[in-house]
Amino acid sequence: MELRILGACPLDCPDTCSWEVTVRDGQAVGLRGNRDHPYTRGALCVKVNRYLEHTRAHDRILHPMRRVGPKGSGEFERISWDEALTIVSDRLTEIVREHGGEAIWPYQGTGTLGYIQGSEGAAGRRFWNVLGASRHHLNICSTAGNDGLRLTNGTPAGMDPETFALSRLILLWGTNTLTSGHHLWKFIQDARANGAHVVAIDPIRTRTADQADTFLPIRPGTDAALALGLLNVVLEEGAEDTAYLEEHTLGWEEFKAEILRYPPARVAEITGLAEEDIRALGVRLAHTRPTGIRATMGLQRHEGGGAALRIIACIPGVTGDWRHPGGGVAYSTTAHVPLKVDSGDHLLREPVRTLTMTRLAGQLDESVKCLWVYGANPLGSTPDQNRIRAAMRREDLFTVVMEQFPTDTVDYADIVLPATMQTEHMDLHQGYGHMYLMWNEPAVEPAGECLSTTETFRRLARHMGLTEPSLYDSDLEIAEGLLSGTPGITLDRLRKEGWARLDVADPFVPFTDGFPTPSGRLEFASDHAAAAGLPRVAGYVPSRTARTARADREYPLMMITPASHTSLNTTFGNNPELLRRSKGPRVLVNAADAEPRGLVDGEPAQVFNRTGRFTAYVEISDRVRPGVVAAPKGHWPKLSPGGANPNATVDERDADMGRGAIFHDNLVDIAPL
Ligand SMILES: Nc1nc2c(c(=O)[nH]1)N[C@H]1C(S)=C(S)[C@@H](COP(=O)(O)OP(=O)(O)OC[C@H]3O[C@@H](n4cnc5c(=O)[nH]c(N)nc54)[C@H](O)[C@@H]3O)O[C@H]1N2
Ligand SMILES: Nc1nc2c(c(=O)[nH]1)N[C@H]1C(S)=C(S)[C@@H](COP(=O)(O)OP(=O)(O)OC[C@H]3O[C@@H](n4cnc5c(=O)[nH]c(N)nc54)[C@H](O)[C@@H]3O)O[C@H]1N2
Ligand code: SF4
Ligand SMILES: [Mo]
Repeated sequence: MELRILGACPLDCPDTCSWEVTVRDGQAVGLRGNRDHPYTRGALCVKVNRYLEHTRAHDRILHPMRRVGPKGSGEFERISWDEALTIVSDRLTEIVREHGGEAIWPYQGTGTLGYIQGSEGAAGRRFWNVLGASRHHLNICSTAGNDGLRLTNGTPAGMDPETFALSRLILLWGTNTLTSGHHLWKFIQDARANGAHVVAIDPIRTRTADQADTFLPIRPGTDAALALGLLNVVLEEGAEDTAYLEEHTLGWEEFKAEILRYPPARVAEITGLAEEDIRALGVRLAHTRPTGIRATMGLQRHEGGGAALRIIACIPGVTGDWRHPGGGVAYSTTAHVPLKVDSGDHLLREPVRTLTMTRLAGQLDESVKCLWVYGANPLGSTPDQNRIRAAMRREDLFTVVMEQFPTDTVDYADIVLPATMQTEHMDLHQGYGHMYLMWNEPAVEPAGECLSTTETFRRLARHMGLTEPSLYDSDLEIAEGLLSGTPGITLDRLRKEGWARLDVADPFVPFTDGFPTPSGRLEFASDHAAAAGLPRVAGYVPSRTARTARADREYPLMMITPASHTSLNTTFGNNPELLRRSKGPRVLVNAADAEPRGLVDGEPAQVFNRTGRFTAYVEISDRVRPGVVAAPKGHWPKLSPGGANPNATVDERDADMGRGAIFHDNLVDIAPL
């Protein structure tokens, strides 16, 4: 018998595709994008087309394991779940008794964004709250931009990406649509069919920039200055929407003074763009309504990343674009979603410290006795790889990793717990790039002895004799709780239909009833910002590279580590076919930088700075401007020559807001191997 089961892609991608699994005799035999879903429109992507193959990969972890070799060796022996749960519950009990719950660091990543199994729902958090474990701040991806947008708009949420179909001018600003969430492209094509002009603003000529009408190869970390320059031209053109400014914004006079300090000539000097190109785009922006701006997380992985998003959000305040469907800024839709997450924070008996995801290298000190990694691969994805490796070698650190695959991080585990994949467990999702809730019905039985995150924590709680009833909620009960804030979308309906649009108008235009800021207006100036020690008025905060690259003789190359087309962070980094298509760890270098260094196309080279080094194959390319190099993220260190990836050169620093990550704000040099 053949069944078709609706599910959703769990990966950290804005598109959260709706998929259909074909099941025959209990086996998943087909996977494809759901043709009925308005955002998925029948297509998955180059990576997830291989998801079923990945669930059956020869290296999949299928049973619990205990370490037998030295930490880092990856030598394990198979044990039973009962043994694993006994070892783990004994150690946790002992650690809590002797050192307190805070000695546990539950290190949760973005392997799945599910609201039941993954990080959006903070799966496992009730359990950690009962134990009084340290809190984990998942700051590795989007927090600087979230906070920047919040200062201006009161929320990181903005446009429904589907409304880009109605835009007349589209700015793809620090975002690589065709690689990191390609479903938006169809809506951009719809807009183009109606005459829209598409601009890519990126230091790298990405495959997305190739398709744009205009490409601005900006110097990294200078976007806030560009935004001010564009608005300067809008003012020159007398195109500011005075009625909108009057009725819906706060702090215009102060912000205007800031804009006037950035004429195009000065902005050209800062951004490395031609003055006439800035002026031309400014004129276009002045006279094209609606203008839709797509900015995503890559843009804010800089010291000035929060400021960049804060000020980009100011643009539609000046042009009045929020009046129109297809106008405004789209970063993430998550804050539009009314799912009610119950992390059981009331179960915590006393306040506990917060540990920071990007600070693992520095914070994994003697005070941490148990590192519990799930849905994360810090040895591939977190800054300062070498120091993390050293910290994870500590003998008295008890490391548990819940995983699907034998990552570099798994190699350091004391206990490995096998995790289900998306076709094998139940979950509820939302897309951070669309306006739908998505249901994932399990299609097949778990592979081997794999367990879902929720089931693992339920069994562990039982093993430890914990009595808090909410630790034993079933997945369906958790789903009911999540949906208690979404009238009209019942669990029955969602399970039957597979997805549901949020209860919003179509086309959806946000902020028609005002902004969720303290003043109810779009805030160019913010007392809240001033109170937090940030500039009161939105302005330009240069990144480290923008500040020092031209002066730094030792490490003069600005390195960006963008999304790879063939992996999702380090997920799929072990898939042989995708690895082959990635052409291995690469670093793109402009000929002007390659020649004086004796770098040869296709040959391996060392990329290095004070923090560390990694090996990559040189690709001499005019896709990067002189002074900028690019090394895609996602390669597994242990599958890379030299055993390291670009994060060996990324140091521990924070962006200006939200303790955000700074992966693209890095200085290196390169030498032939
Ligand atoms: N195929 C694939 N898809 C992915 C991912 C993946 O790894 N692979 N990752 C997923 C995740 S976790 C996320 S958060 C999203 C991220 O999605 P994106 O935001 O698209 O990710 P990035 O590639 O990091 O950055 C986008 C672009 O910003 C550019 N950029 C970097 N610094 C600057 C700057 O200072 N100014 C400007 N204007 N541009 C800059 C980079 O060159 C890059 O082309 O994508 C998701 N989708
Ligand atoms: N150099 C550089 N580094 C970056 C970035 C960058 O731009 N440049 N981007 C950063 C960004 S945006 C992000 S979001 C982070 C992501 O960093 P992480 O959150 O560490 O994500 P991944 O590296 O994909 O590792 C996720 C792991 O979770 C596992 N997994 C998947 N589903 C499940 C599940 O259901 N249960 C369990 N137990 N495990 C599961 C996968 O097998 C995978 O090994 O990386 C960051 N790292
Ligand atoms: S990674 Fe993104 S584009 Fe690919 S299937 Fe998943 S949600 Fe869709
Ligand atoms: Mo991310």
